[in-house]
Amino acid sequence: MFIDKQSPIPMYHQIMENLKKQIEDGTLAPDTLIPSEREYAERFGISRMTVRQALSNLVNEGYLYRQKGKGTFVSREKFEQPLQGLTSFTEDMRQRGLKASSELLDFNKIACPAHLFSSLQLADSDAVFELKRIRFANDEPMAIETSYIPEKFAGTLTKEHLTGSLYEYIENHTGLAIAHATQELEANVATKGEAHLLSITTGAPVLSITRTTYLQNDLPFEYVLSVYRGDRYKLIHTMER
Ligand code: 16G
Repeated sequence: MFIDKQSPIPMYHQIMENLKKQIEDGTLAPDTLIPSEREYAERFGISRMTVRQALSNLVNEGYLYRQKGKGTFVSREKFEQPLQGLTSFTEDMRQRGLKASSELLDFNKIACPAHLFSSLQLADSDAVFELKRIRFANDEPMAIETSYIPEKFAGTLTKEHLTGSLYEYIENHTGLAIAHATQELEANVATKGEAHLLSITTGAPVLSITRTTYLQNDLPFEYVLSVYRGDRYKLIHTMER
């Protein structure tokens, strides 16, 4: 890396461009630990502040990520998640040749919460399963999902089924046909609790996705709140005119 101190281009910008190039051409491979602020500052005879600005910008742009007490590393490419096609987490991972797994944090049968009456077309006399799972790709946490499923559709659901795919269980063991869904996507930042579960820092960007899934007979089958890691996911869809 070469820094030209006489150049009108600010030094932090030169560092950024240099590092970006090395990341893009593969000189710096994913998960490589990059030199510390101090090492860069000494190497180029510039202030740590300048190096810090360059590295912070690259963290914000997703090129680098920080791990507390360990240093700054090169990010991996984000997963491209198509928005067409109603797929399950397990199917998505399988398609990428990755192992999907889950950690079940909560599994409760509760009275349907009032704010879900209209989405799930239920009343307070109806029970729902509330399941909260961390979803992993090759053992790396990707998302936290909190699902609400009417008891009438999943009365036989047990904790054991949820070590695998929920959709697979529903489709293979209940005879119900999952048919279509609507989703809302929002930008957000990770709360302290979410950050802990996803191994990211508090305030890191996340994608909040709310999905209502319907059966073939158009009855709502699940309402899911998902929090996906913003540093690992991008959503792709095509448009026609
Ligand atoms: C996806 C869905 C989620 C569904 C889950 C089932 C999004 C945003 N969410 O993660 O709604 O419950 O798949 O996955 O795509 P499973 O069959 O692997 O348990």
